[in-house]
Amino acid sequence: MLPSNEVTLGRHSMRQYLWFWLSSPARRTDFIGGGMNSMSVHLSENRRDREAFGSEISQARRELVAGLSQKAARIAPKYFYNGLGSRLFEAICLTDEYYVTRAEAEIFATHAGAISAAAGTQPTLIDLGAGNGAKAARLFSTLRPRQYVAVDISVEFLEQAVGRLQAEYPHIPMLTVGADFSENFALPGDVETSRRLLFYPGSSIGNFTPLEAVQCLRRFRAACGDDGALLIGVDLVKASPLLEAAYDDALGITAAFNLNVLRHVNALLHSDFDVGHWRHRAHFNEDQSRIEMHLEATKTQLVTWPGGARHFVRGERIHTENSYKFTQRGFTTMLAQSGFEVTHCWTDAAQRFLVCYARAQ
Ligand code: AVI
Repeated sequence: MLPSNEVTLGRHSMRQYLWFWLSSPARRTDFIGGGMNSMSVHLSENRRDREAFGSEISQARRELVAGLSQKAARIAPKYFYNGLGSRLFEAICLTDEYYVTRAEAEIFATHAGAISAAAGTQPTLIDLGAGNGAKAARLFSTLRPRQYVAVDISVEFLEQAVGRLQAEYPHIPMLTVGADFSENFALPGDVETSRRLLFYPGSSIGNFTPLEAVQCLRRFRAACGDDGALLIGVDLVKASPLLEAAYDDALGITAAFNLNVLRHVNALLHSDFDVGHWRHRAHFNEDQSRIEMHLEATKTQLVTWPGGARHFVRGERIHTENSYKFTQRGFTTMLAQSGFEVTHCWTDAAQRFLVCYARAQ
């Protein structure tokens, strides 16, 4: 039985899997014009989708229970991104304190010419963690991609966004792919194989541990092929007050984003977290060079789910996110260790953020 609340997981949600299936132009043509044959393909694919969805739910439950059962409880940051979480993240990007988005946009605006000179025009643009696709769309006029492939874990949100982009740029062939980069992912066969430019902006790589980040970059290296490249943005180390304000804005949007993960966990796990009994915490861990986000229990409580429970004492925390901050040297070394050759780097005027262009070695 599926929970009645919204559940977003990797490739599928029960409300969207058919949309997902129809979203591929080839499949859409089959469905509309193909008679019995394509209908049976449709039915068997739906069954496979349903089974895959069911196993992803079970996998998520196992992962969540394992994290909540650890002495220092944790919830992986990918669970932030249900429909509301994705929208709250968009709102974070508009806050005065979260300089990340503006600093990166400044780099793309100031160095658009140099970026397209480095990358060349008409690449296959693969937008990893595309969100609303707005960052990639700003590159369309200079890069003129031959194909735009938007990849994200929050598929429903992605498909709405790409639907809007496709209407605005009807001449660019577009595809959506639901995938989770924290694991191995495969691009479908209809993604062009030549001159792939993987685009991973926003310092999302900083949400992995350094070891996971290198593993992830190696997967990107494998996905881009020998004639491909990576255009990636990362946040630079800076004074803690600036960093801590960016992750604890005065309007409380980051707090809502952090707390919303408990609602998503309730929907997935059928647990009974009461959001009112938790508060948002963010601090810069200088030794690890990372912002840490936690949820702190404001009262002693028992949280239950089918087949399990966890007792939290007042003040106990659940670790929900790390956001690593890099030096230019540290990050380019990481790229080199992952099979890329860094040919260009750009920063904003205040040197808050770094964008690197690295080609496959
Ligand atoms: C998506 N990611 C790069 C953001 C970050 O800055 O680590 C997520 C975020 N968490 C709180 N604010 C923004």
